[in-house]
Amino acid sequence: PQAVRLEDYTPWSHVVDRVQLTFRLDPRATRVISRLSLEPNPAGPQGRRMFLHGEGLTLIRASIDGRAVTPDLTPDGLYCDVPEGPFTWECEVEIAPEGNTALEGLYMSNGMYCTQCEAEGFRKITYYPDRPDVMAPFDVRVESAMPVLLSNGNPGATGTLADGTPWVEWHDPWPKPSYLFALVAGDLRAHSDRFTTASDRDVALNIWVRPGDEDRCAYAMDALKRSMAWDEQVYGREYDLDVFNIVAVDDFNMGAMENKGLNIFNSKYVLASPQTATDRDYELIEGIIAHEYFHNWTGNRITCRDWFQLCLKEGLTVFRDQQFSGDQRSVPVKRIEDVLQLRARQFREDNGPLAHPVRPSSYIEINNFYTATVYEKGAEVIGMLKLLVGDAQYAEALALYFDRHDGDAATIEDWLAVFEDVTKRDLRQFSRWYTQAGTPRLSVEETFDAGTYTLRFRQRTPPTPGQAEKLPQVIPIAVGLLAPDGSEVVPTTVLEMTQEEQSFSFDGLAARPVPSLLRGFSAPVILDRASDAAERAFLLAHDTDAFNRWEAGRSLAKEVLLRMVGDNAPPSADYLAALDQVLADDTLDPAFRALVLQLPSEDDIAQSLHDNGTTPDPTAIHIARDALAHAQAEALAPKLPALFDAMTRPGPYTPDAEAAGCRALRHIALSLLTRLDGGDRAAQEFDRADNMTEELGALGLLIRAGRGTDPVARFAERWGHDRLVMDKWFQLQVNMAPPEQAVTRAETLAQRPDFDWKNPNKFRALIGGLAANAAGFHDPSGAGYRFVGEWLSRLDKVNPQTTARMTTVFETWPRYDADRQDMIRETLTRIANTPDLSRDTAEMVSRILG
Ligand code: DPP
Ligand code: ZN
Repeated sequence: PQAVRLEDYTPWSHVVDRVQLTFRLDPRATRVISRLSLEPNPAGPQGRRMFLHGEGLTLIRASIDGRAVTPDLTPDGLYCDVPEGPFTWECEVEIAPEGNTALEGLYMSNGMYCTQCEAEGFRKITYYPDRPDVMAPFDVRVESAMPVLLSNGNPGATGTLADGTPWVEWHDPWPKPSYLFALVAGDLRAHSDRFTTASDRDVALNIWVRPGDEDRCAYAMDALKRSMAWDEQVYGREYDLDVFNIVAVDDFNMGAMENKGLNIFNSKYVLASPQTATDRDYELIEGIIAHEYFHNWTGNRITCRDWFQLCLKEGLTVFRDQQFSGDQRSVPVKRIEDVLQLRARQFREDNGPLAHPVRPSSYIEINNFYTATVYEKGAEVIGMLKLLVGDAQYAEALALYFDRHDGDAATIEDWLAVFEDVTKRDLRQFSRWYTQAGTPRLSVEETFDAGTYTLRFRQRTPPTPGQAEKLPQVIPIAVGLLAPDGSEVVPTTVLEMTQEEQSFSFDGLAARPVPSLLRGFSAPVILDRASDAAERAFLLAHDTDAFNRWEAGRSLAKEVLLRMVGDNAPPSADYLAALDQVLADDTLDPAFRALVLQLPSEDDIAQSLHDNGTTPDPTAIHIARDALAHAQAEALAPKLPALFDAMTRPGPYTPDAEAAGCRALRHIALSLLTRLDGGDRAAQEFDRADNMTEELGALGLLIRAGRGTDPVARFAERWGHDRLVMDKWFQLQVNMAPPEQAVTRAETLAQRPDFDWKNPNKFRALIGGLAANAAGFHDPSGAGYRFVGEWLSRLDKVNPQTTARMTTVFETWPRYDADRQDMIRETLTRIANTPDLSRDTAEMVSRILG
């Protein structure tokens, strides 16, 4: 397959003035009639021939200005001779949604029809210029006996055909690209509400779910209303239609999709009740509802010129949803969580064979570029820009962006030009964040002389696939300085590093200060700084920047762990004493304390070992981490029961951040207690829990403690009817299993009749759950690799997109020893040799193998 290149961009030959679609729904033979008003695009290539995308369509008829035509069909579309001026294209195609297991285009999930068109699914619905820079208003008519028929925009006329089939019409006045098209038809119930916008527009809000799920929508609705109000207050953005519909579906490749006026969600990110959803689920629902809603402006009103510009909408929208969640909950806690995610997913990607720039310059399958780099690093780049230009100029630039580009399909150049115009800065060097892959390494040397303290930084970005040489980036380094007594002598100052090596000095200091570097994680870099445990403990105790307090504790834990893995060193007393202080400090937010107590993941330790030039042994890492957790438990033992009780709040479950923070710290206390009492308290907790956060938390600890058999069975009896809860059950058993049992456990679970592997959530729960058990997945026998490899080969036949995304479990192979590398390469080669492997998976496997 041919790679698509950014440099080859050309506009389409025509402009679409209007789209009229009619759907006659049928599981095996849906008819789609499309009528497009077209005219030549003065900015595009001129000619009397037009290309429309189309895949897997049966063309029934086609006409131009009412006269039948016979286009030339190709595997990916059709060519047709067209008149010189404006004309009307009409065609009718037949498709079979029932057989569409790839979940792209129009498909069926539990008897309901739904669509997923981003990035290139619309071409599986009808022939169309399926590219984001072609924007048009859509009128849609749906004919079906299904009780609820939805599409984008505002509802229009309804009626009944001569044969009794009902029809409804929808009109979306806002020009949109085809990837934002959506249609849903099914037996659905609405949880409804209303919202009045700042300019008094009354908006009907509906969350559509399967009968029986209506009582699990309240939290998503509340999050939606808060998102709508927040976008008005913070970004001055109002909603622009009379209705906003959200539909929950069980079979969905992604988290959710921002189709104009008709968001479609993986049901996992909508449905919640205290009994079935965890605190983490609530937090994700809030964040994803906000994310998709915010796309209405950053993505829909202003969209992307081509898919290379994906970060234009995703980076900005992730940044906005992170801001929102911080405002709704706790800014420092949210920042720590986001950085944890960034390091776990994006740094891992950026330091392996799949590294690519935030704006890639070529792809074979665009679905493979919905990555942590485009999304999360894309959001970091916006955060840096905001830090560099300041809040006021950021606000001005955003106002200009919305004003200048409303209705456009824009580029990163357009975005940066807005900032250049507002701030008069030259952002050419800054734009390297969009084009250079890899995580910059920042090292620092310090000198103190006659009251002047100097920081000398050096930056270096390692080579990544296709990019051997890197140029220096603009790195905003937020710095504060503390005096030896813990007081802050220099408050947060943003240093702007632009050179490969650069020094910054601070004068008039009475004593050598302790630096707090990269406060708030001001840039997505790896900071190498030699410092001793005492200094880290000092920062953990005194830093005024909450992020860096956490970071100090984190690096302390990591250092301890690396020494435990390498030289079997005993856990450091400094570290345990520092934890003891944090734990007892009631002035600290419980959610923050929980984050400080959490140990770095096994994958994180493996990456650090690799960065230091050591080959990680997953088993040794697991043992060391377990030993450190045990040492934590013993050192903190006298305080744990009281902490557990103090964090036990009376009254019914509420999902707010404060209550969730108490539960998080309470769970850590229980987890440590379980290491001392063998699980007695966790067993009591499992019996008395009245919410999923605590029930699942206790179950995981019992599995880890080897006392899972009976509670696992009881949990399945209780929740067997609930798909979303059972996903957690599958995932937890392999994730918390002792490493040597993880693969067998996964094999057994995969045999169960309720392991519905074609459902992406189930597949990810079990297969992804095993991969997340690092020592189990990397079992020296290679059984974990083979198990996952076989399942990926099988799923590829059914659902290429989900398969391709899951191949990333193998992206860390270059870290490991020769035996493991050989076994992983063998697994990947076997996948690569699967007959009729999808383009999606083929591209990923070949990039991972390098
Ligand atoms: N555009 C979706 C999202 O990120 C993913 N397809 O919200
Ligand atoms: Zn998005």
